Amino acid sequence: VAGEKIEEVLFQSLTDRSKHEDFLRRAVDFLMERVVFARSNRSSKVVEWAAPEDIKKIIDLKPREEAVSHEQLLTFMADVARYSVNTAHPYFVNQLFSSVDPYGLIGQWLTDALNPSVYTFEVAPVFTLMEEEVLKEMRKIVGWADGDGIFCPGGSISNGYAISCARFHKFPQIKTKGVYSVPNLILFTSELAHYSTKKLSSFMGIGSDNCVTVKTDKYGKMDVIDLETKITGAIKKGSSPFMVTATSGTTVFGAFDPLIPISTICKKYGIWLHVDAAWGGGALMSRKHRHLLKGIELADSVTWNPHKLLAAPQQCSTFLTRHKNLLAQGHSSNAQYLFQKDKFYDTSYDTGDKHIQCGRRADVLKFWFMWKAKGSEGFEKHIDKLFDNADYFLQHIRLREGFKLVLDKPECTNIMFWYVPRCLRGSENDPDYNERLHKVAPKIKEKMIKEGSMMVTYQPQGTLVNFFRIVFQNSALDHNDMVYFANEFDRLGSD
Ligand code: ABU
Repeated sequence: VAGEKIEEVLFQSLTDRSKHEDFLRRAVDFLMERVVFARSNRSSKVVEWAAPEDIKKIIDLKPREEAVSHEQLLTFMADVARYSVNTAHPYFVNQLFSSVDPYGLIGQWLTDALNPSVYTFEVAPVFTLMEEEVLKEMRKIVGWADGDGIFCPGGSISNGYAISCARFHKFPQIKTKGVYSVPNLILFTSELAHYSTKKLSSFMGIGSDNCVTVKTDKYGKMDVIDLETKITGAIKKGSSPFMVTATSGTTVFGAFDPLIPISTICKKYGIWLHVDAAWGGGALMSRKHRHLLKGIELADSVTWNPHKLLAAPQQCSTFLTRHKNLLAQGHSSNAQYLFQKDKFYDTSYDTGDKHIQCGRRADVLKFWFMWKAKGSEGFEKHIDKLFDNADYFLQHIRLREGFKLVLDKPECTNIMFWYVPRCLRGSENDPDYNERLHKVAPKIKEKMIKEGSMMVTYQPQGTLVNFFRIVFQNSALDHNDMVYFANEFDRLGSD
């Protein structure tokens, strides 16, 4: 170190280290005492609402030339936490993820402290092997003896991998010659499927118009007659149907498509069957509820997000396939600077090249840690409790005035209903009833957010006016909480 005495450098780095250590200890104490559990307590608010303009005034969001002090950083932490939604709160039932699992959290923190990137065994030895074992076990639960899998940055990307594998399987030339070398590709999914299949069709050059939507029945399940009619229609027009994406647990209705008849149709026409079980996949862990995904083992690939029903921290999403080498064949590009074949160890453990990402977080550890801490039996209890709570809520509101179910028998742990305020009860035949009912959910939502008493999402769907979707994914909830939610709708919807 030119011009400086070695002792001074050592002294300086020790001082820095103790400064950083002091800061980290205070920051971790803050997380433990003021964020992790304090904010998931029932008497705290789900959200401290502030409008965008207010947040901009409260938090100095602009990166600046000058460094700020550790005190200021700790104040930033407090402000960020204060104005962020408490997704760990029992009354955050807004989305398909929630809660804070202590083992998952520690797995996530350990991942961040180790800061790996899972592309080579050299740089991520434990994570490479851990991914292999966890994905193998998940495939076994799906019902496959062999195959492959990857962790992905979210279910949409997992569904995109399915499109990529399906078209490469049918037309391997796509990898080098592109979409110009193949007939007009066409794929099918239900009108209630997640929007990612259409979006990824567009992103991958197939075109969203070539992602054909299939009708659903009154339970929200794919209509297999319409599916076959649309496949034969496309063949007659000279298109090449290559994939069906069925859904196990649709985003809004929680419907499970009938996988066995869909698989029969796929086999008949030589079409890849992908099952988007991002939401419903967790039910596979329960002997009582896995029948919902009956036939999933007939699929070519599956999306399954442990951050949803299994409550792993965000994000933890997998793509699984029963085809052993397809991911690597379809995606590898053999970058020599990273995947050198003459390394001193078995380079089959350098698994990164089968992904389209290069740098990649180790999302496996938090899930592995939870699995170790609870065992599969712990996951089974968790799932059974979620379904029990959902059923209790369903039976409770079925009998309660002011609640009208959208689906009489929802299959998953999301329940859809209209809350009908007193002033609208008995006016069902009025010509403006639907128009007025449509305005109720946004009004109640505004009140619940501003008070921070709970967080439940709403949406319209097709011709149905705005209705609520409450999602049970946190097994710390109990039957009293189910009654709390119903009471809260009555309170917020009272005028
Ligand atoms: N796949 C994201 C689902 C978002 C939600 O409705 O909770």
